[in-house]
Amino acid sequence: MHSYILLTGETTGLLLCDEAGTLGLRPRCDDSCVWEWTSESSLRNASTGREVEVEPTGGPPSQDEMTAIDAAFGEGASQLVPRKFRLAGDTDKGLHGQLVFSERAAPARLPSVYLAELEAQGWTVIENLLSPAMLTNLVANANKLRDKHAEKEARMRADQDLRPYQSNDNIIRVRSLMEEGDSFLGMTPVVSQALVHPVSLWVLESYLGVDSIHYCSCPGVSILRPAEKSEENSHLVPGGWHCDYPYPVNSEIDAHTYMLGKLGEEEFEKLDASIRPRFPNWKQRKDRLGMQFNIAITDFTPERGSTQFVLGSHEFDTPPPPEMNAVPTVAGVGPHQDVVQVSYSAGSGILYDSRTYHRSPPELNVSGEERWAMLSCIVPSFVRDMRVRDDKVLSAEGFARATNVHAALTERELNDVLKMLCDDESGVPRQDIKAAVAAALPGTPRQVGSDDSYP
Ligand SMILES: O=C(O)CCC(=O)C(=O)O
Repeated sequence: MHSYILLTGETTGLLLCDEAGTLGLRPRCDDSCVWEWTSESSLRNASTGREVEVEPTGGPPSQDEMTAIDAAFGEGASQLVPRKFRLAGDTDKGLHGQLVFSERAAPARLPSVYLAELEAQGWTVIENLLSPAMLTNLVANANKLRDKHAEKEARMRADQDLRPYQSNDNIIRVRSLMEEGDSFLGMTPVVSQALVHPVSLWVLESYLGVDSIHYCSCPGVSILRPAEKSEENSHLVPGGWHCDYPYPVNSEIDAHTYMLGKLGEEEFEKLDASIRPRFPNWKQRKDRLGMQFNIAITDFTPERGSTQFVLGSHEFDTPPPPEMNAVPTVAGVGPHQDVVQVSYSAGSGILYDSRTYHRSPPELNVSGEERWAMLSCIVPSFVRDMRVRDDKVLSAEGFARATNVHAALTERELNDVLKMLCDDESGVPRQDIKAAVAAALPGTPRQVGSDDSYP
């Protein structure tokens, strides 16, 4: 197993790459941006084999600095400060003077391997998107919120306990505990760092065949409770099979906004209008218009209620047929003959084509433990997001106020958060959020929210 790393430029956050013997900087990570150590001071490019010499620079944070970082972003945040290295010897012009790089663990396989897997089967699992330290920090932040709103959560749990098992239920959505104006993006830089990981963005953009993508909503932490219902509610009601945004949900329902009545219908028309000029027959599921990106915060295993799929169904002509939702799901039986679960470990993310039939199975979490994840949906920027149904707009405003998070992100990360999570109805970064972020940045002003900032 390789132990790959990425090297992130200190000032720009761009990634060091080697392309045909020339070092350069990139905002996305393909194979040319992946490196591995060959000695304490030399690194080899995993794609081209080129070796570069580096020397450590800057030391670890002092005790006082670590205390301040933990106070700002929560338990474990000080463990996230990366090691830094300076490129030694002659460097290429393509670096624009960028010589100091932070080390970040890379996924276990090369980006091209994930893309090939996704192309071949409609899904792939990318490992190491969140390091153990990032997971600790994210869990600590979410638990702090849960402690603060324990009564509200208790009421939510009590209501759920009165119902039988039902897909998409028995879930604590931490965002629903938060107060208006709070934002996951504003809690800790870890959330943004996971959502705009340069490897997953490269895989997503390559698969969707576009150079501009955005989130449908602001992802939060979703917790599937253990299956511990009392005897009288321990049966399972049918349903839950669906496809994700923007495709029709199932054979009976087209719009993901169907629960919003008239507003939902209007919203679906706007969604249609955003896609139809390019793909007139988009509802027929022939075009690549959406990906689901679910990052595991705890391990996903069958016993812990990992998602059920009909793998390969992204190639089917129609969404889940009525018979799949007519009877309780029993994998391997009747209309659920081909249902499987995929295992992957905490810190990994599964990327799957949104047309894939899938279902959340609360009845299967027999582990006695919670299953935690960040669930999200990504579409090309021309596809309208789910702003009417989710809290992307409010979350962006919360992010605008989180000045300490801005300062902890790299310029590349900030640009991608602004573009993908703080955009307006037409998919363009909001000027007010851009201005608030730019105004709050300490030190040298950085160009934020502009593609011009990439050399
Ligand atoms: O929670 C799960 O297992 C499935 C989530 C889901 O349905 C989705 O991400 O669309």
